[in-house]
Amino acid sequence: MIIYNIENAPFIQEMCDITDKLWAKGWAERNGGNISYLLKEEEVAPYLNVNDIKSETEMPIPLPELKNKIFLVSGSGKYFRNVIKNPADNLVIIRISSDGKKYQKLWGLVNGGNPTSELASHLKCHAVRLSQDPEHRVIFHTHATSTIAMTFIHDLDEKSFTKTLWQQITECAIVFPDGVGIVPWMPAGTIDLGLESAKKMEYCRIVIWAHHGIMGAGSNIDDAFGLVETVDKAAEIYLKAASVTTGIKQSITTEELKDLAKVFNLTLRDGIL
Ligand code: 2HA
Ligand code: ZN
Repeated sequence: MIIYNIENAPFIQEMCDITDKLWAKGWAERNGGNISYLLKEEEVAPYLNVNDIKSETEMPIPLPELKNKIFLVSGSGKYFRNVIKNPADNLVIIRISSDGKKYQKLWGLVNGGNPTSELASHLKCHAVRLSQDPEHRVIFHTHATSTIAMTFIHDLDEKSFTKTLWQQITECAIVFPDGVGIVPWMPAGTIDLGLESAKKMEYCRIVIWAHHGIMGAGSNIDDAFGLVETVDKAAEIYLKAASVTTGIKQSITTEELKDLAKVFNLTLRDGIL
């Protein structure tokens, strides 16, 4: 069987592209942010012998739901800015063992290192999203500037936060009718943060980590990025409007959001309007 150069694989190219764009947006300072992308074995097979395991590591929480699944993941402490220059140094492909207790390194991190410090959050969120949506494939976390800023000046009740976001741009309720989840401030990289985020991912695809960043889920990179981009744009408009001294004179009303839901046949999350 022909083995092609993995650096030309569409999934590596997509990862280079998104990490570069996130850095260009100013959302990935230093080593900020992390991504994990569920790959199909048939996608990987032309580029990699998936039975050639380089190392095995015990996972902090066993996830039998993810057994044998393969993920392309950003490396811990690696800079998004550098992924495009050297994917093999900054990314890693792992497979979850058949008992769901370990991850096996198949490729990448050629100069050493580990998968993202937020691996527990990512994997737990993948498991939850897959149970909701068989098409689910991408989880990403980024330090989206306006979203973080909004967590300092808006109350952190996720229903009122969602309503405020929906009121900023007409498209918001169409793009994220499930609203957002909010996890109060917690130390980064902990299992608790992962478990709390995953609980929110049972009913929505966006989880905001107060004073830290955002996690988005999607069926592909465009889908997850589009979601996060829309939330952050709404947060940016909110901050701009809220900062002018004349005050906010009008916004999209509750009734107008209900009309929008009718026109677009949206099922908006209960309890928000
Ligand atoms: O990868 O963003 O949350 C660094 C982080 C941790
Ligand atoms: Zn972070």
